[in-house]
Amino acid sequence: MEPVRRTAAVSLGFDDWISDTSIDKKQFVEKTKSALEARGYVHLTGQFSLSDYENIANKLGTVFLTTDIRVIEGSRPNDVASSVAFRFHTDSRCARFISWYCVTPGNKTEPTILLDLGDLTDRLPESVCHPLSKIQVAGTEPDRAGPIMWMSETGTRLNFIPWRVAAPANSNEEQALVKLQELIVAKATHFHEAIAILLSVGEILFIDNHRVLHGRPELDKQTARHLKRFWISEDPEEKNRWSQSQASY
Ligand SMILES: O=C(O)CCC(=O)C(=O)O
Ligand SMILES: [Fe+2]
Repeated sequence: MEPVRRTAAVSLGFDDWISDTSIDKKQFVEKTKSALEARGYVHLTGQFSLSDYENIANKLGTVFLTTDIRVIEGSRPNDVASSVAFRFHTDSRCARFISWYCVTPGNKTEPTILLDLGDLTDRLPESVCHPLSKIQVAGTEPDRAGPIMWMSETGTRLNFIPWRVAAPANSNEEQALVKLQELIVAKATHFHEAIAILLSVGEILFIDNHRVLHGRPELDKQTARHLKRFWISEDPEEKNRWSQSQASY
């Protein structure tokens, strides 16, 4: 596999957006895409409007699901609208990219936390990666079930939703899951690779959901924190599949 490139900026500013005077903001979108490709995430700083956000997101693919991420009293435990913490995970494998737009910032203790697993196949031997490509992660329509990892033309892709992982079918799979968990802990603690992003009003965060895990600490039950999350697919058909469903994610 090609080594992970670490050149593109991880943050782009509103000034870059304004100074791109072309109608389709091609240059800005290209910079966003290349940061996502090189680093797995990009933080857009400065005050973007909601329509700027929609505009940029729609250039990365098809936005097929919009979700308000804010604490709503009485929501189901473990729902994204509750105040619970989320350990590192990916969202639906249908979402190639996830983005969050900050409507109202949260407290300083309430960032979104990222962990880049783009180097997974360099860090884990084939004897671990192979079983990981067999272990299934459940998903009910319109969501899709699939393995924890698979290969695409652009490299390894991840689908790791710990609370939906099927029971390992044998000891190889069991060991592989342990190794993956150990790697996540080592990267986040020992190697200090976790990145906490605290969005200010009008800021945007894009991540490659097939590469970068995300999580969050427990939120204050009274927090004003309000993010607008988009799930973005490279497949234009995804929107039709999801619009026919009433499921909430
Ligand atoms: O609240 C957050 O920062 C992220 C929560 C989450 O897992 C999500 O929006 O998919
Ligand atoms: Fe999530």
